[in-house]
Amino acid sequence: MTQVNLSTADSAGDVGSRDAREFRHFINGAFVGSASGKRFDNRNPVDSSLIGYVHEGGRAEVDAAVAAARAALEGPWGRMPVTQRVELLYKVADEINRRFDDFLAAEVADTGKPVSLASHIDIPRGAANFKVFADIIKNVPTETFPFATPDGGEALNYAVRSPRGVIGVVCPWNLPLLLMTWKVGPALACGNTVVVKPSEETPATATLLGEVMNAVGIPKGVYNVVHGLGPDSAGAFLTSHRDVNAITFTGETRTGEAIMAAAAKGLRPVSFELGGKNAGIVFADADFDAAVDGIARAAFANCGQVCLGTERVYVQRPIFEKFVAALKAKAESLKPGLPQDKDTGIGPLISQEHRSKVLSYYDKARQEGATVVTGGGVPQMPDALKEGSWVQPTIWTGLPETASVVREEIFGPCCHIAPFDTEDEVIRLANDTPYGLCTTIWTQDLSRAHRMATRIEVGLCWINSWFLRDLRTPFGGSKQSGIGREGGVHSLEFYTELRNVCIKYS
Ligand code: NAD
Ligand code: 6OD
Repeated sequence: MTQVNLSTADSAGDVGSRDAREFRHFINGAFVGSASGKRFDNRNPVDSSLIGYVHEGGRAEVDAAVAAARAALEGPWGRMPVTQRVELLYKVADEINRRFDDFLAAEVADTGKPVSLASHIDIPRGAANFKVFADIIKNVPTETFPFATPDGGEALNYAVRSPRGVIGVVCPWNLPLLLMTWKVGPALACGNTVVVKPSEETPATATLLGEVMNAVGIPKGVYNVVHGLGPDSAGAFLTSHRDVNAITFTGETRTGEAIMAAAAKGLRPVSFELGGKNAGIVFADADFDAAVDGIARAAFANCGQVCLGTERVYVQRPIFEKFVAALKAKAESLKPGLPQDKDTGIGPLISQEHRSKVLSYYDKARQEGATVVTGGGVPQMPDALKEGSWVQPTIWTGLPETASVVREEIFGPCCHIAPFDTEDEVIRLANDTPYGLCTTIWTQDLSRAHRMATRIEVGLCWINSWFLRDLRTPFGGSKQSGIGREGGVHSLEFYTELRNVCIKYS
């Protein structure tokens, strides 16, 4: 950790020391440094080169951001008619699209993910998350009940949705802009104000969004960003702040437990999207090539760093050997390389620290007796990329269901494949986990698909598809994969307080 003195700046990423950028907090419409002067390095996972310095927020920055968010609620934002709010959110979406290349470059530098992926998923969804929730808030009705009163009069009950207030938004690093705006879009659409704590690994796009907010005229204090770490830093200070009315969090289940304990003080509601150990299930009657493509994406896309990813694959016995061979060929076709290269099929992991974790599971799999079908280590990279966080896409077979890599979330480009015989057996295997985020099932038998969908204990069940998103639908996990649902009108349940008004008249 380097200690420096810092000042305020007009833009998110002005030049600090020659080439390195400064990632400052965005509080009350201005980019500000930390009062403590503390900052930490932001490194590019492709080669570990220094991108810049991130200011570490402490209590002072969190207090200032929460106060700005509270004042904005009481100011023009709180009084703004929904039609005007919606127009501003459309402008946010348009401005993200106008600055598409800036967002893309920022996201790619922070994560190392291929440009082909970020330009199709991360950045377009960043814009769509504002547009879709602006449309939803504009169109959603509330309920009305007229009734006759005992004294012969009449009364009318109707519900109104009010913002919850200041929302704390704590985000992970795997899809930084997508997952942050997935929370900020509906929160603002509903009239709340936000204080965002981006992941320490990926500060750039949340910071850049501050410039967008100013450019389109979102009032000061509506969108705030405080950078920092989790425990004993900005994350913990934000989630324990008594003037934060609700907390929405995406990240590890263990972190969710810590945040829930913090939120218990003051009984603040939480919305949690947490870890998973998702099963992919392939029946012998599946469209074979489509299933191989789908499972390959679920296991290896974003270098396996997708909460919806599949690290446990179950394949019906008649096609088991053929499927393992086909998935091996897919894994081996994924060329690691620079994000900008057209033939790059897989990027690095987010950091050296995460790489050590993933490689420790590669070792454990071997120690526990796995057959390593492919991968299991670090790919050969050219000298310029040798310091990057690269790992090989990896497939194992032959492990019992009790093995660590079958039970624990790894969050890397790897999966274990096991054979199964019957529907009942595979349902039992798939459900034998404390998690319950999603599943992807491949079969051409529609009746079976419906039967399976109701029996797998998950929040999201994809049939003959994976990560196919319609933002109007409920999204979230069962068991230890989450609390609550967001998406479409379900987001309104969390981001608004539903109030009943009862008017008696004669
Ligand atoms: P993480 O839990 O380590 O960190 C997430 C965020 O929480 C970071 O901003 C971090 O600084 C902050 N944080 C950490 N400790 C904190 C504390 N005590 N108090 C407040 N904030 C704290 O997760 P990660 O490593 O960034 O992301 C990977 C994890 O996220 C995986 O487990 C993955 O499954 C999960 N994830 C889930 C979903 C979903 O939709 N269910 C989506 C993406 C990622
Ligand atoms: O698509 C989404 O809205 C969403 N929340 C995706 C989560 C991906 C997890 O890594």
